[in-house]
Amino acid sequence: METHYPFTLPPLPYGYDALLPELDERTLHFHHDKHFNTYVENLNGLLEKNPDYQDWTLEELVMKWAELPEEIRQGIRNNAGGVYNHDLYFRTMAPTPATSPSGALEQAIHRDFGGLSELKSAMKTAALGQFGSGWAWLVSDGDGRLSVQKTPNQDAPLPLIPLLPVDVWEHAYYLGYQNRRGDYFESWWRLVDWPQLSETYENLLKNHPVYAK
Ligand code: MN3
Repeated sequence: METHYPFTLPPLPYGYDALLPELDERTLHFHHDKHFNTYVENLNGLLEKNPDYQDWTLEELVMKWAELPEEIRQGIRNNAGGVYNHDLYFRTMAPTPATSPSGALEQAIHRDFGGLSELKSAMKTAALGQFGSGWAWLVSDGDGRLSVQKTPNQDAPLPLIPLLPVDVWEHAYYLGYQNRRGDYFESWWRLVDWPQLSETYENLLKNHPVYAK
């Protein structure tokens, strides 16, 4: 994903049939090629007409939308969030059966939740408890302390550092699971790319992203 305008849709990081049976091809085509792409196009459209903000990073747009002119504020909030959240969502799933976290991340999950099953339970409660459209998240603060958050619509939990999002908009699961958000959550959990997240977390502990408070 680019740092600044113009943003482009990153390709799906695996084949459209790679996440079967958990997520089907039609769901991935609609979710990635249509929904995600629409956020990219809408965000670019808003910035094209407002060149003052073209050098803002995606993270700045997500965090500082409230400082923008009223006529683009809500549009930037929704669409920058949509781009940021979907980029991370597709990048944190993997087609190979998930193993489990390792190293510092495994230790931090034990320290902050009690274990992986307790983390899963907290994520599931957040995902099922998000009324209407939104997201549940595993996040870290700048010191590596983990927590679970939920956000409505396309809001992101920045400046906390998002590690792992689960999209609970109906468009993420309705074709395969209809109203069964809990079944979708269980399938999504099997796709989590723990080796990659463990590496991301190690880097976070070394580099402390500047937007973390
Ligand atoms: Mn979505």
